Amino acid sequence: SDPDLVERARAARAALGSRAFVLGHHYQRDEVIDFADVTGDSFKLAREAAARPAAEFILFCGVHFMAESADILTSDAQQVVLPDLAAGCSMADMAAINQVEDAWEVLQDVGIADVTLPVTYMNSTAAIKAFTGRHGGTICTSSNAEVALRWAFDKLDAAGGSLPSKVLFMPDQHLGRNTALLKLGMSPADCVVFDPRKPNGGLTDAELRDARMILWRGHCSVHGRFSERNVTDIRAAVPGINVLVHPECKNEVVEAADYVGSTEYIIKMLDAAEPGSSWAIGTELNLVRRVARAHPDKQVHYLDSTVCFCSTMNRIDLPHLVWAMESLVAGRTVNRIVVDADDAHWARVALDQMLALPG
Ligand code: CIZ
Ligand code: SF4
Repeated sequence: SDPDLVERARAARAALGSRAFVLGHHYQRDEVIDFADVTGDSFKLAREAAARPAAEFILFCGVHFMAESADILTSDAQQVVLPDLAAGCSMADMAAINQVEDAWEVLQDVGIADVTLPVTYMNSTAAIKAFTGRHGGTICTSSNAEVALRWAFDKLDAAGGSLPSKVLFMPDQHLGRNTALLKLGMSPADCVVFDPRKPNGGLTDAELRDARMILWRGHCSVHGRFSERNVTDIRAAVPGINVLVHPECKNEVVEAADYVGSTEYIIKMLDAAEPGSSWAIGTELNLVRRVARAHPDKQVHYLDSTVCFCSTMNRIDLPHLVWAMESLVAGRTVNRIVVDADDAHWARVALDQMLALPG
């Protein structure tokens, strides 16, 4: 990057000192990660933000829903700043609160709302997290989705409804389906996809009544692009290769892979891998490149060279970070992310439910 800009970033960071804490998501650019006080996935970063009560400013280098979670988990006096407000998440945006409220009305009309609990992926807006808290559900991450689903089904089964217990899983259909099929032993017939753009979600009343997993029609624009063909091709090209993918990938990809797990899991797997071993990784490119650089003694391949960065993550670049930091130094808070008090309360209930899950 531009040496002048790096110099300005260093100066602004030094001027802020302990008043600021900089969080960097694993999918961020290297030029941004260089200034991160801590790196992590969305869950780890939310906890790191909460663990810094002394920092006046939390500079969140990630996407909007992550900054919202940081605001929910930090004190009212702390200011969470997202260096570029256009850093959204296409998956989170696939579940708008009015669509979710409408979907819940459908479930009520069909008579299944009282045998359904929402289980909501961390990658969702604060409004959807709040909806989840108001309806007795839980948040989950890609590391604890199985535990979250088991908790929800146990809670519903204990209540003893006359219809099969159900989870409304939002917004990532792939994480929901992969967890139900691979970890809970469900069959594809137990899962239906609720399309918010269609009347009744595009489902018949009978399909909704029989379902165990009602999967919201959402996906990640990065992970959703890997295909089973990518796995077949890399195995043919590199015999003996280990294929490691994120659970936001389609079920066909996860089924064809050797290992599936969260970002933190992917990093740990490579740390533990034998020197000389070969790996194909199906996740965001900034992370894969960084993992490859950290392990020159292992062969790290990208699962598909046409799938690349998360475009919204990449909106946070050094110019935006410098602008945000220099503004704070000058006494102007820019791009503050604030969740309204009522949503923050109920989203916190759903997040606390996740933290209370077993194991
Ligand atoms: O940080 C996370 O939990 C992940 C998996 C982020 C993402 O954007 O998919
Ligand atoms: Fe959203 Fe996917 Fe980008 Fe993560 S990688 S921020 S889920 S679009």
